[in-house]
Amino acid sequence: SLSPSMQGLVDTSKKIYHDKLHDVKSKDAKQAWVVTAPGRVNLIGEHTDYTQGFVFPLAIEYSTVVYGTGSLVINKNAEEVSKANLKFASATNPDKVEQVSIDVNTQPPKEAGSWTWYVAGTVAQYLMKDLPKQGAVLDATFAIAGNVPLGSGLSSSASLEVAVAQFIECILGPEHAFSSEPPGALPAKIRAIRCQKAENEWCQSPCGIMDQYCSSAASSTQKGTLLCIDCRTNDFEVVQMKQDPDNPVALIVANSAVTHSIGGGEYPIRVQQCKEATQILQKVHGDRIQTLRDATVEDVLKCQKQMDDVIYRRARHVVTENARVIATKTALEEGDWKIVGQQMNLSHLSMQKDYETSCEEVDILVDLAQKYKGVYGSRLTGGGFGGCCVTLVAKENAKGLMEHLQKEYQAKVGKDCTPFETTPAPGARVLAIDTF
Ligand code: GAF
Repeated sequence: SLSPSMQGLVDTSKKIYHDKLHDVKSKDAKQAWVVTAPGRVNLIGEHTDYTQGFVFPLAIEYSTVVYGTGSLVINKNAEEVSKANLKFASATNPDKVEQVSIDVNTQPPKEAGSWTWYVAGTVAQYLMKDLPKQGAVLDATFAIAGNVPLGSGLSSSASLEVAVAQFIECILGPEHAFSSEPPGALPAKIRAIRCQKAENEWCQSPCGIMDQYCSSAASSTQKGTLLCIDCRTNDFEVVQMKQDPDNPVALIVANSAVTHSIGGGEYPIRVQQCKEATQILQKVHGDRIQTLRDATVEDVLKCQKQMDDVIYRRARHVVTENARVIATKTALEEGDWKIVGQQMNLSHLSMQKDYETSCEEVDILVDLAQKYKGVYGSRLTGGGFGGCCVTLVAKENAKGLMEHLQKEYQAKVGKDCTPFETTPAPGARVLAIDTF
């Protein structure tokens, strides 16, 4: 059985599909797929993924649902290039039916465009990789409904991409989906890589793989788990958040209500600064440094004179943050909340001072949380420059903390921070198949 909020998304997308999209063409369809993919909160490991480091996120209940029908026809003798015809609408603007056609030669847009590129870019990965170059026609008609707050650092775009990917896999079926991949390739991992590529190439966003990976691969069977992802090998470990019945904890997310976009502005600058830092480290330490993942704090310290202050601090954040992820993972497995909290606080400080991805409003929120009774640690989560903070607090103080944040943030910033408690949620999955 679905949670009321998930059921709400399913009902909304189903209604949009039947009211706006179920036209003459799709009436031939015998069944509709209902799929979902979640947003995420990152417990720790920020801005480490695009330098092949470690991240430690959990999926959250806020998700995107796709409800739709589709077909794949392959005519081996046809000379026409393979294409995908997409017709879709979103709950944000259900009256606007989008129609996008792409073929295997369609190039990604050169400039940031509409949200529909997240969808088209994702479908393109399957079209280009799993289908023959000629003769395939993929038709898909679908409605999208989501409740991941947009631009809040909780991965609304990754949950959209991963839900669309999951839906396209349903249409392709096991015969075609991932047919270009080596035998034994993990669908959740390949899906994440494809969705990241869609975002990098079709949406002008140089993001790492964390968000798509968590949305795609968070465990649907092992309750209460996080993913510790090695962004070099793209392998992951499912880590249990060990609750002590005598001393339970809660994770609280609060939103600064300052929205951000990772496509524009500061995020790409950080990516570039990491590359600069790596080049300097390579000059001094040689080829053993392929990315910042390979450097220790001592390595960075030794290069301080060769780096300007900004580059030095960027590198210091990344290498210390990787170490904090490893320390947090061990502490979390042992239920050592004090250590987890300390690492979270240090991570925030590092983002504030070294990586400069926080902002005044987020700092206010984190400060309010860190000083509240029963709180082990609090930090900015996600890309930054706004967005949410995540706080680890003794369960008995969770309700009080949420009320405190709500009241004090409103008083200090004049905005609603809509705090909520989150527990690790499952990753992308097929919820149902509706037959007509
Ligand atoms: C954003 C990006 F999409 C992720 O890949 C990651 O870099 C994160 O910012 C920062 O840790 O969510």
